Amino acid sequence: MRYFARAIKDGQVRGRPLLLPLFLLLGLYILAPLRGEDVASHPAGQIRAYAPGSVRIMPADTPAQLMEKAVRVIPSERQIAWQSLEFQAFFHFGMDTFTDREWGLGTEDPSLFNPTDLDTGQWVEAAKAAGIRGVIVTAKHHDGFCLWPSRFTAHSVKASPWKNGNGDVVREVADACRKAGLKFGIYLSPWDRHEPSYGDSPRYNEHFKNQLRELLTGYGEISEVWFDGACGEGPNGKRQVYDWEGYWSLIRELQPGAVISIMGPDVRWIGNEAGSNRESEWSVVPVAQADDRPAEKDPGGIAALNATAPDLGSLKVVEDTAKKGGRLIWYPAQVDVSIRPGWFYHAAEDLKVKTLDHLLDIYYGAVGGNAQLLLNIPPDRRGRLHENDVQRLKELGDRLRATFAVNLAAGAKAVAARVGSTAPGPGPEKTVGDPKNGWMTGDGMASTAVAFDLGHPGTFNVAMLQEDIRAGQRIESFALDAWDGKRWSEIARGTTVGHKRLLRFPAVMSGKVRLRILKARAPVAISEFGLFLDPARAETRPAMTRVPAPFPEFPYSYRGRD
Ligand code: FUL
Repeated sequence: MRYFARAIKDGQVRGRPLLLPLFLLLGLYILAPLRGEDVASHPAGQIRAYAPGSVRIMPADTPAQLMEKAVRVIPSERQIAWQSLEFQAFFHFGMDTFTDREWGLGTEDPSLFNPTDLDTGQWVEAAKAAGIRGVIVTAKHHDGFCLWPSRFTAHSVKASPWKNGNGDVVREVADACRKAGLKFGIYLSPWDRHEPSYGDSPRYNEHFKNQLRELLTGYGEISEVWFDGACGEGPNGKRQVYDWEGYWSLIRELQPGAVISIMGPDVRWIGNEAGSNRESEWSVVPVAQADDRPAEKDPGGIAALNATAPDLGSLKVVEDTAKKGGRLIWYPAQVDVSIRPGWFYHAAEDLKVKTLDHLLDIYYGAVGGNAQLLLNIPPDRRGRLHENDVQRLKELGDRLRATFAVNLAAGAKAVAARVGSTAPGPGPEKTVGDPKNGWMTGDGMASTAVAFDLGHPGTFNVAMLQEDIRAGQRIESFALDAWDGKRWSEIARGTTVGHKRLLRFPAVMSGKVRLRILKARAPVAISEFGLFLDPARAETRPAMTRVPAPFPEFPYSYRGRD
């Protein structure tokens, strides 16, 4: 709504100011029952599409039509809420912690699980110190050992000596999150090496749903359910046919606000476990498969998406997929990476905690590259995060807080530097830093740049740009210029933006900054712009050491191509 209100204000619908919003409201009302379901039909018995607003693409679609369709794909409310978390903690804790393994066998004796000093408050506080806003705990990993006293298996904390079998790690993590104001999510491994019914598909599916129901109903609000695609059974191993639709339905029914990640329709795996992401990360991706069924042979997503492909969302990929016939879905990325080499705690890795610089690179790449960062910090055998990890988390949080404490662009006057021929006035003026108001460049049709007058010169080396993703993802590339009193010079450039783009560059001192949208799929809807100083890289240089940046002379239209 905010976007439409703004679009109207900016003249995009000039000439019919009242009728269009009314039609939009009426349209939304009529379509409301369909939201959350793909309106396309699916062969009977197949999984339904749960991603809202998936849009069909066809061989006959022209590039302009495909671009217009890509812009129509928008996130669900739960995806928007998830995206705004930006940075979450993964806690891999369980039997492997006590056996020094990464993948347990499923035959471990529950008596091995015995943390001496479990303190989930310490986990959560350490995570919070890094700026983390949500948590996901491995309620059950591949070895099948449950961190909660499940009624459906004996292989759980109940059979361990810890708290004489009366403990519940999941509850302690959930409670600590509530207390600290963090979101709480669960990882539940579909692959189970202990459970005897695994491989007897209907029986195991029932068992899995029983366990899922316990977790979804007994621990308050769950913000994310993380289904791992890993399975190491091999060609002669057990073959389980998962009831994905049943699992997802249960989650939608019992925790409608929870996103379902990886082997789920809401959040996709970034495609590696090293913490890197693509230079251009699109949340709108084309898929060839007609339904959302997960790709079990190539785990890491739904609808036969190859989550590891280097390019998932460019127009070339959209066009290639359209040739076969397919859909565009909103499927944002999550970067899962461990602070140590392993996912579980190993004393031998105490000195292998990632450096601050490495973590900053991961943070800027992921959070600043339209992905969410899910950083794993494995608790040790005491049931505490190791001092080295806690220290590193604090360093990370301190550095991020010092950097993002002051937005030099807050209060800046933003003026469209050039507006398209359809705009009668000088373009939008807006005070930056008001999160309630998104804004669009120019008249929403053909503007190419916005200049920010900071009011006084400031020194900055980080820029932040956010699209209002309620209006989809539109920017393909942009550049930033600084003014030295005589001319503009380019200081940084980036490709996609989406929820957030962070750019780091050598410190610049200037009082005026210009944002040039170089290529976009439609008029862009920017929700936030920021300029910051990372004090650890504060040495300045004049704004004019780079190539002088001319004002964009190339023709530009909202179709983005001509
Ligand atoms: C993988 C698992 O096999 C690892 O053990 C870990 O849980 C990681 C997050 O996902 O697929």
